[in-house]
Amino acid sequence: MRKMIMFAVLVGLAGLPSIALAQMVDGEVTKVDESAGKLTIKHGPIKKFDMDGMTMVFRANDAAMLKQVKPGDKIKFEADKVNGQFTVVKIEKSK
Ligand SMILES: [Cu+2]
Repeated sequence: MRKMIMFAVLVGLAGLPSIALAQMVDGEVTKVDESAGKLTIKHGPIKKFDMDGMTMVFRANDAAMLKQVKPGDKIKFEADKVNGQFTVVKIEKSK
């Protein structure tokens, strides 16, 4: 019986939407390229990509993001790999 419960708990956890496990990463916008739909971000470590802090270019998932931020802004963001490209899927300014 106990094993059954453990199993149910594990299956339940695995089924959690990925958003619950999403890691918001600290960063600073260094460049916004609206025509290319890209942002350059100096970011902290991103565990899910096994990536240390660095400055790199991300595709913006949504063009509106590019109007939301400007170089020098401190942000928190969530990145994902979309069609093999590092993509910002969520962004917010840090307070
Ligand atoms: Cu990086």
